[in-house]
Amino acid sequence: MMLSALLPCIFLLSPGAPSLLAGADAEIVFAPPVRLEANGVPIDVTIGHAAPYVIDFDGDGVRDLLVGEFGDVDFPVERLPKRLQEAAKKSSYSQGKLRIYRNHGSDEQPLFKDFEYLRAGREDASMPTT
Ligand SMILES: [Ca+2]
Repeated sequence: MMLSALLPCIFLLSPGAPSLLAGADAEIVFAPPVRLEANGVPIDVTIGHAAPYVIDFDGDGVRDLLVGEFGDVDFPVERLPKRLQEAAKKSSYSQGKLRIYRNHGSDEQPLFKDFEYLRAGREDASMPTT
């Protein structure tokens, strides 16, 4: 699935973009959509819906791109609390993960390269999704 869901993110990264905190009467105009790239190619995720979010994840003062995804891997049911495991076996959850694209550019001209998954200890953090 091409990450067309990320297109509205450019709105948040564009200089002079209207604030989301503007009053209810303010006219909000979105910038034209663009395809976000990492390493010079459009960002693509595994099967499923992408959930983009822009925030300064690493605290360096430049906003990064986070993308939640899920898809073709079943969630390991044994990770769930025991009281939820039986129900989870019947519904076959997919494994949801969070990609972190650190911004090597600026807020005005973001530059994304490789991504890393959010980690929990020695493994990728994940959660069950439907
Ligand atoms: Ca950052």
